[in-house]
Parts: sequence; structure tokens; C-alpha cells
Amino acid sequence: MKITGVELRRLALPLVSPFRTSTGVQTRRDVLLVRVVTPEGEGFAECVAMADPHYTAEYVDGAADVIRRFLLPALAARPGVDAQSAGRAMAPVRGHRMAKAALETALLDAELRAAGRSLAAFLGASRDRVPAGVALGIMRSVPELLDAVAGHLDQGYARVKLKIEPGWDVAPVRAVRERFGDELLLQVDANAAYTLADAAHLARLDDFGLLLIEQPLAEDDLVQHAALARRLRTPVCLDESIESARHAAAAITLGACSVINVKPGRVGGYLEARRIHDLCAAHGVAVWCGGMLETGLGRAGNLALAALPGFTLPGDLSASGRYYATDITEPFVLRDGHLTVPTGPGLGVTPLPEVLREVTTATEWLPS
Ligand code: OSB
Ligand code: MG
Repeated sequence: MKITGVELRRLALPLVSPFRTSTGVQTRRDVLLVRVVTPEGEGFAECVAMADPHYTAEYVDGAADVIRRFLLPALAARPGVDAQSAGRAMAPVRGHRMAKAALETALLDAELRAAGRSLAAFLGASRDRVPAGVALGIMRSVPELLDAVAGHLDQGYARVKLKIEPGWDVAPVRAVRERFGDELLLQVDANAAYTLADAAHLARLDDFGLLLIEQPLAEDDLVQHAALARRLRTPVCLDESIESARHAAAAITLGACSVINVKPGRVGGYLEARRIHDLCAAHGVAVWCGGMLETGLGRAGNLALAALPGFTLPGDLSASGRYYATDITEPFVLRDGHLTVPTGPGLGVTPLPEVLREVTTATEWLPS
């Protein structure tokens, strides 16, 4: 597929409520939207990099820069490059997986749209809907958190994830468990806020029947995660540590986790995400689909991935309204606690031009 050029568009989308994690607070999403133009048609994708390099090293200005200066030129140098070969073409550039994922996904969207095939069918999805989960940020008080949990359970969410950090862990988890009972599917995410010296403290969470504890330690602490996993009954799940199928294989071999949060953006795209799914399925390691406060565009792709048979735990896949008053696509809504997997060609959704116009802060055309 020949690439005519790529449009980079920056969007500013206010979040409906501030989202606080151990790494900082988000009040709006600074989205990098990628549109690949080919003679056969166009494809879209959203880059999941955040505005600041606090969750991982990547950040949105850096992603735009590496696409502009290195990744698009690498693709343009390969006539006939397609989504399948894009990863290899971009491999000389180290890291920058979120930027690579955006380009690969936009190419994949263009190809699948031209072929009239959905991403879900291409990936091998086995379901037409997936249960919705919600990730709730660190709040000012436990009563405020309990209200937020109650509100989301009323809407039908099947699973709740609480962000934790030192000083906001055992007490909020206990309060949620006591108020909503043992049946609630509950898990926590520390975004690397602890060290192995906190093992005894984290073991206090074992009393609350959590599905998992996500990324308790630093992203490069695989060996320490393995040591921690031996000291906890709560299953350890990795997010930030897993940037590729190779990382997943290493983590499984070391016993650093028994669950993996798969985020297509973090691992370089849907093709690598599916490899991690296949690897984990072969090793009996559960996977679920994480989120990065995506717009409807990224959400559509994540729903396709989450419909694969190995995604046995509910993901961080929420309705559009949990994030944005106005999404850039037709909004995703909860039906009976589930989100419907798109069936249209490619990602199955496209940005709405009127909304895009309103939220766009900059546009740049890169001829290839
Ligand atoms: O650690 O999983 C995370 C959002 C942004 C960056 C990192 C994370 C998250 C979330 C929210 O937990 C998931 C979502 O609802 O999109
Ligand atoms: Mg996480």
C-alpha cells in the first residue's frame, strides 16, 4: 500500500471529571490523531501517549516528533509497506511504541476498510460484546469514592478498579468491600507507586479478595515483582512493565505476574497485542484490555481486541460518557453492563467532522 501522506491533528478534550493516579492528575486529554492517506482510502488512529512522560517515558509532543522525523520516513522508504510489515520497517527506531502503534493502526484501519473487513474479525474476536469495567481515580475522601462506585454500579459496570498510592490503599479498599460486598469484582492499580519494602503493607490487601493488584512496583522491577508475588495472595498484574511479547515472556518465566494488562498502544499496536494474548493463552496467564482514556476511536479498537477468547477478565473499557461529554465518534454506551464490539470495516467508527473541527488545536500534513 502506498502512503500518500499522514495528517497529524491535535485535539483538546476536557474530561468529565479529573482523573488522579499516583503519577498525577489529568483534567483533559491532549490527543494526537493520525490519519493515513493512501490511494485506496484513508485510515485513522489515536496515539495513546499522554501529555507528560509520567505514566511511561513517551509523551504526545515526542510521539508527534518521532513520527514526523523518523517513523513516517522509515515507512515511506519501503514501497508497498503494509500494516503487517510496518513494525519491521520502523524497528530501527528504538522504543516509541505508542507512536509506532498509532501509525500501524491507521494503516491497518485503511487496509481493512479497503477490504471491507472489521478489526474484530481480523484479530479473531469470538464475542460481539464485552463487559464494561471502570477505573476510578484517587479521590479527596472515602465517602466521595463510595458515591463514585455506587454511581457506576448503578449504571451497570461489571468491575471496579481503584487507583491506589501510599496513604490511599487499605482504607478505601476496605470501605468499598464493606459497603458493596464480596461479590463485587474489585481490583487496584498503583502505577508503580510502591517498592519491595512495602511488601508487608501490600499484603494487608490480601484480606479483601481483590482480582489483582496492577503494577505495584517500578516498571523495570521485574525481579522485584516476582519477589513480591511470592509474598502476596493477591495476583500481581503488570501494565507499565510489559512493552512487548518479549517482556511478557520474561515476566511469565520469572513469575513476576500471573495476569497481564494488554494495552495496544503501550506494546506497539494490535498485532503485538495479539501476540501477547496468544503467548499468555498458551501459558494460562489471564489477560485483560487496559485503557488510556481513549476517545471512541481507540475504544473501538480496544473492544475488538477485548473480544478475543483469552481476554477472560473485564477490561478498563467504559462508556464514552465516563470520559467525555462529547466523544469524537458516535458515543459508546453501556447496554446491560456491556459495550458492543464494532462490526463495520476497520475500526468500525470514524471521527465526526463537526466534533473534530471544534476540538482541534493544530493540524499538520506530512507528505510521504
Ligand atoms: O494505569 O491503567 C493505567 C489511564 C491512563 C494511563 C494509565 C492508566 C489509565 C487507567 C484508565 O487506568 C483506564 C481507562 O479507563 O481508560
Ligand atoms: Mg495501569
